[in-house]
Amino acid sequence: MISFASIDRKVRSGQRLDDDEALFLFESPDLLAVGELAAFANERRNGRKVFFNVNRHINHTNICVNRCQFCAFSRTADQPGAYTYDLEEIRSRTLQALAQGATEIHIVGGLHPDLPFDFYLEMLRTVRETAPALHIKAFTAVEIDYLATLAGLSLEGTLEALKQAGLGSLPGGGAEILRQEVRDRLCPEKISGDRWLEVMRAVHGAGLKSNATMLYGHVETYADRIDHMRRLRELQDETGGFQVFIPLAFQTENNPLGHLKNPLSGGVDDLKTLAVARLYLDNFANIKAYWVMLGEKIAQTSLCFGVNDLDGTVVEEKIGHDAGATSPQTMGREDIVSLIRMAGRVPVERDTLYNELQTY
Ligand code: V47
Ligand code: SF4
Repeated sequence: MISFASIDRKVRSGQRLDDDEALFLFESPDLLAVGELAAFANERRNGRKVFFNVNRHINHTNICVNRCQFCAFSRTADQPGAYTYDLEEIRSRTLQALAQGATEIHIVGGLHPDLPFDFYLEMLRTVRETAPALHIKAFTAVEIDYLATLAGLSLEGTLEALKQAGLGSLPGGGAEILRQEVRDRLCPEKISGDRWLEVMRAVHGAGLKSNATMLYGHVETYADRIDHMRRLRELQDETGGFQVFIPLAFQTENNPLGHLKNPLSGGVDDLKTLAVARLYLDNFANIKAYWVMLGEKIAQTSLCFGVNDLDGTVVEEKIGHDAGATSPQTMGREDIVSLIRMAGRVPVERDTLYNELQTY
C-alpha cells in the first residue's frame, strides 16, 4: 500500500520512486507535504544554492512547416508577422548580448521550408566570430532532425558539422508530451516522442549536453506526465547527458488548443509538477522554473518546492509571449538575485554547463 509515509521513507533513504508513487504524489491534496519532501531532496543535492544565468534568446525565424496546435509563434511565409533574421540581425543581437554581460545565446526557431543547411552553419559562425566567449545553446531535437534531412547527413554527421560551426549544447524544447496518443492531438506533424529521444541519444553520444522540457497543462493526464518523465529518466540512466528538466506551463492565447486548457492548471499544479519532477527524476541534478511561462511569483515560490534553477535574463522571448505569457520580456541580474534572496536561498550565476561563475 502506497502512503505518503512510505514515499517519505523511500526518498529519505535515497530509493527511486516508481510510477504509482509519482501518481500518488500528483493526486495528493497535501501540496505542502509534497513540496517539503521535494525541498528536502533538492537541498540534499544542491544545498541552498539557486542557479541562474545571463543569457539572450534569439528566435531566428517564426516561419515553420509545422502547425503544432499549442503554438502561437509559427507562421507561413505569407502570413502577417512572418519574419526571418539575416546574419546582420543575428550579429547585432549577439553584440547586444555581449553588452548585457551574457554568457549564453539561446537560439531556436521554426522549421523554415527554404533556408539551406548552410544558413544554420553561417548563423552559428556569425555568433562565434562576433563573440567567441559566448556559449551557443541552439536547436531543439526537432530542429536537429529537420536539419539532418536538409543536410542529407546522418544525425552524427549533422551534429559534427554544427559543432564545428560553434554549437555548444542543446536546449530541451520539442519534447512536449512524449506519449504518441497525446502528440497525435497536440502536434501530429512533429517528430515522434521516440524520435525525440533518439535524437537526444545521438546528441549525448556526440559529447553535447542537452536540456529536457515537458509541455503540461493542456490535454494530458498525470499518467502521461509520468510516462514522459519515466522515458527521460531511462535515457538519463543510459547517457547522463541531460543537465536539467524544465516543465513548461501551457500558455493559452492565440492558439487552437487554448480552449482545452487543462482543468488541473493553476499555481498548485505548477508547484506540484515541479516538486514531483524533483522527487521522481532522481538522476537529474537540476529542476528549472522557467519564469517566462510561470510568472515571477510562482517561479520564486517554487524555490521552496524543490527547484534550484530559474533560467536567465532571456531578453527577447517570443514563443511564450505570442501565446499570452504576461511575464516581462526580461529580468535583470539584480531582479533575479533579489528574487532568490527573498526566498531565503543563495543566488549563484552559472554558465550554460552549470559551472559556477559568481555567488551573490
Ligand atoms: O518546444 C510552444 C513550448 C518550447 C507554447 O532548454 C509552449 O533551457 C507553453 O523549449 N505554451 C520552446 N509552451 C521553449 C523551450 C525552452 C525555453 C526555455 C529554456 C529552455 C532550455 C527551453 O516552448 C517548445 C514548446 O514545447 N511552447 N508553445 C505555449 N503555448
Ligand atoms: Fe513549428 Fe515549433 Fe511551433 Fe511546432 S512548436 S509549429 S515545430 S515553431
